[in-house]
Amino acid sequence: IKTTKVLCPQELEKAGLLNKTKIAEGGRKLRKNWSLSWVVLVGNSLVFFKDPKSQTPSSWKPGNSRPESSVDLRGAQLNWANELSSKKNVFKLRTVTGNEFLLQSETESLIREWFNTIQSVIDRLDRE
Ligand code: I3S
Repeated sequence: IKTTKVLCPQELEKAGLLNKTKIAEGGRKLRKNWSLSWVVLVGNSLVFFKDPKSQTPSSWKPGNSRPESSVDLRGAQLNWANELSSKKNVFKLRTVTGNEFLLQSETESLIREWFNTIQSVIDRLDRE
């Protein structure tokens, strides 16, 4: 699992591979469907891309970097959520619109870094 931390004018804060599942949409519970996702924290958003390795050769086009989805972190809530999964190192991200995601990594130090970095963005937006 690779992770990078870069600071640049586009405000790219962090990028790496995490396990992800959406568990609610607009407050309505969804069935879990875990998958490995390339997660990018940039500006006020958390952006999800499909894991390039899970794509078939035919679906992979150079420069095809269209995000799968994107989450606005303004007003979002972050909580550790080990009770919501049999997996370890899980946290829950809830958006103001009632979308809920679980994010997970086998590596505790890595998931802590993600938690702290996302929380610092949420805190910064709260102060604006
Ligand atoms: O919280 P749940 O419903 O026990 O979550 C598990 C299920 O979603 C399961 O899928 P199916 O019920 O569709 O077979 C997933 O395969 C598991 O990964 C989910 O649990 P964990 O504990 O991995 O979040």
